Amino acid sequence: MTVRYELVNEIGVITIDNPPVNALSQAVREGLKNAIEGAKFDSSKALLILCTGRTFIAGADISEFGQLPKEPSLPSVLSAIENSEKPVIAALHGSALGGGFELALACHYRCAIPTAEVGLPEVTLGLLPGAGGTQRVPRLAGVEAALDLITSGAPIVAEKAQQLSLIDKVLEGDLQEVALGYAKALVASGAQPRRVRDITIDPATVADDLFVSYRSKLKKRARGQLAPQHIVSCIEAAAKGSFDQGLQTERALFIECRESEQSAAMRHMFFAERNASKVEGLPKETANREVRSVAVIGGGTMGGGIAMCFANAGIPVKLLEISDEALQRGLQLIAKNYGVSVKRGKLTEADAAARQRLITGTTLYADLADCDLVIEAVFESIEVKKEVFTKLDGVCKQKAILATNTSYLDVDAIAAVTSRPEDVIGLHFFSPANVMKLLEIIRGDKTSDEVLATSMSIAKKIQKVPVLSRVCFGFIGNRMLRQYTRETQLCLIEGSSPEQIDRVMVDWGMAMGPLAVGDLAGLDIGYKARQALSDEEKGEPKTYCIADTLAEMGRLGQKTGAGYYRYDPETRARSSDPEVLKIIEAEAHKQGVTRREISNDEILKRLTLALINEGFKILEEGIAQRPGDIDAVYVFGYGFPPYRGGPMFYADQLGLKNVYEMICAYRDKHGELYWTPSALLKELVQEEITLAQWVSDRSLPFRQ
Ligand code: T1G
Repeated sequence: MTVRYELVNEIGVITIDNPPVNALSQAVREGLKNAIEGAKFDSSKALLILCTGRTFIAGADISEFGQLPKEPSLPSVLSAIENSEKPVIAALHGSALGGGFELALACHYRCAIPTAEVGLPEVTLGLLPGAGGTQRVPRLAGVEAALDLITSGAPIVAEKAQQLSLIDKVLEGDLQEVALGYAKALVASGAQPRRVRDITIDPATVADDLFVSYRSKLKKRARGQLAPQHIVSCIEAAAKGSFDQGLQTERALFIECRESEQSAAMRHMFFAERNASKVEGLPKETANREVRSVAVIGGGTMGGGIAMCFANAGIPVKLLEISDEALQRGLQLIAKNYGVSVKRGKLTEADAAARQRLITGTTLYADLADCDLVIEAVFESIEVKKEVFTKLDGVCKQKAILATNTSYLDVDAIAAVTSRPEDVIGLHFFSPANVMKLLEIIRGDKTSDEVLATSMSIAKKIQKVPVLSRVCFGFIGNRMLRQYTRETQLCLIEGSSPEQIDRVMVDWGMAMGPLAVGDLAGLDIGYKARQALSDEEKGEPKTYCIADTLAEMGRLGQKTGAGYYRYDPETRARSSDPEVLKIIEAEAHKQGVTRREISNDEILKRLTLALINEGFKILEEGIAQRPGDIDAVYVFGYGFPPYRGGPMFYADQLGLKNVYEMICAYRDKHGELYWTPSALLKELVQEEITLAQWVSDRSLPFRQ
């Protein structure tokens, strides 16, 4: 039974049981409505709504969106609750989110256990609360608190919710017991239904320019997004009009968001993030190994950030460097990073100190003998990495997991120098490792299921989004980035400028433009990587000559104060540098390239189609398990706008036929070297199948 009803003395208890998160599926909505209607005629004096399992209702059933709405609608269920003649009490635990919290707000009283949290995360799905949340929260908590809660989508703990009058009681003890006690006390006190809709907001308490200033703040914080702006409109309606008028505004704008491409993209990302950690074909019973202690080899920017990831999850870490001086530098960098978090109020001094204590240093490989997981983060040279893994093989205990943080080198070649290739895996973190959520997990030919399963679990424990990749040059992200970078360099030398390319991509939604990213990461990284390649591997000089020239001039980007842009030594503020255009023009001349006007549209198409085509090749080769995994890589690792759903979802929205035809047009214009359309893309266009359909039908071609 998804919704049970039983009379406990004079309280009608409605219990919802819809694992895993009691989402408001059609069955739950129907069960609720029937229970409320039925209770009108029994001897109950009040009604109590609570849930079994890990959480109160965590929202509408996201998987139902995109389908035809099924009766009863959530608003109709909530008005049945609110119009009940008997007091209705909600008892919250876990995460009462979205429609779940809106249901609680339609009740007349709300209690919660201390560990409960409440929130309206709809904005993270490109939606807004569509069941009265934008009208009831401002009436209880005030307009500003409503703006913060609903435009951020962040949950708040029970105590904070009580301070905002969003819940009435925080009760210690067994949920059902304390909730029943609270309901009985309300009945004993003669409490009547208390409807939030009856609260009016005094417009005089709302500053005139509040909504205008909030909108402009959101234009920066949530650049390009529709839902946050609509949320402000709904709350403004709550402040300035009647409840029913406000409800109508909310409904209209909710439907507009629900039908928007942005919401479809963000709902896709919700499931893509969660599906990415599922390994196709991995037996469910695959055991996980305990990871009680971790070692990181290399205390540079990456190694230090990786060490922090584990310390932040409460796992002790040994940081190994080749000399005490290098080790101290590494530990000081970690201390500095924690200091920044404390200064920004993200961590207390005590927490930062506790985490730092979990990181100890050593210069002796022998000290790593008992570590369960060792992650190598040394220089990107296959020779150096083979040396490190040879040492680890001699020192580490049996069943220790030996991981490399390489960003594109051959994990199988590294595994081959050890006597235990089944225990070797790639764990590719993204800089800064303690911030970026993406973790590419590279499965070697011999990596065991157990090591893979353990890596997926530990990734989630350290709050990463793990995505599985097979071995190839650059795995998923960097392999696609090479094509994106190639087109960036070609647009640059053919007639564009760093400012134009970056502006096009940022206006389209990227967190940063590709040239600014190059300056941030350091132009020496790409330069050194190219030095290790043969001329043939490097490709046409015009695809990297500008970057090489800048690096050879010592213009490495932010770290040297100049790269594609100039940087203020104090503020690091970016500014154009006329010198760069001269360098570009000189390189174009050297390469015999006649520069021309390049349109914004051409830049956008070439850079995004280069990503998409490579993504299709990665799918057809079985490097990535599914299109959503590639989307997760780009959204969580490369600043791709979530409201465009990642490169592969975006391809479906463009229409695969259009994508294919545009790639063929570029092939006809620029040649087959860069613009040969993926065979999978061609196949899907011929079969008139979308990527979404391909994913759901394993019988289709190229399915691994
Ligand atoms: N609908 C459908 N499935 C959901 C779901 C939902 N709302 N929430 C979670 N799941 C699935 C999820 O896909 C996964 O499935 C499993 O539950 C565990 O989730 C009208 C319109 C509650 C904090 O946005 O934030 O209400 O992979 O891995 O880390 O105004 O789930 O096991 O097959 O995330 O412990 C608003 C979304 C909806 C909340 C638990 N609500 N969920 O986190 O587990 S829109 C949300 C979460 C709405 C109203 C509007 C988290 C969680 P599987 P999980 P977790």
